[in-house]
Amino acid sequence: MFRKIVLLTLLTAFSGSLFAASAEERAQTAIDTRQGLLKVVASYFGPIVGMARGQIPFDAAVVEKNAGKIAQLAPMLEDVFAKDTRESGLQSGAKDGIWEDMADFKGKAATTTERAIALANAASQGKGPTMKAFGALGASCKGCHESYREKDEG
Ligand code: ASC
Repeated sequence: MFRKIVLLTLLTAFSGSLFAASAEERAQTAIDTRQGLLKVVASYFGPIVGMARGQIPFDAAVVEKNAGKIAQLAPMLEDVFAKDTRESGLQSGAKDGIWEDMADFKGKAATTTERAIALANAASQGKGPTMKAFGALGASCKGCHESYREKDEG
């Protein structure tokens, strides 16, 4: 009897946490999740920026690995941006245009994936070709930010 009550209490609490999140909580979670994904992307991008600037030595293995990780992460962008948070009233840098033209957003993310794959493949060809491919990847990141990120408004 007592064990049943304990179990029921636990189940109620658990399902509460799963299903009873408010609309605002769900929107905030979506915002945190997509910002988190972009932070992970940036964590793989950063070391290659350092190499491009000559701040750290060129390392083809790191470029290949990090570009490969970005190629795995970029297809997740359309998933983590699937939830439309326009009506949530919560602050984020995401512009409404993302959900006004999701096909374009997905296309830009797909270009980023392709260019990350190209960068991973270029890494073994030396610093010159690698940095050219890296420039193309950076341009696709920047292009999407200019269209869809508030602080890149132009
Ligand atoms: C990053 C980051 C960006 C892009 C951009 C590429 O790591 O935070 O906004 O790369 O600099 O051009």
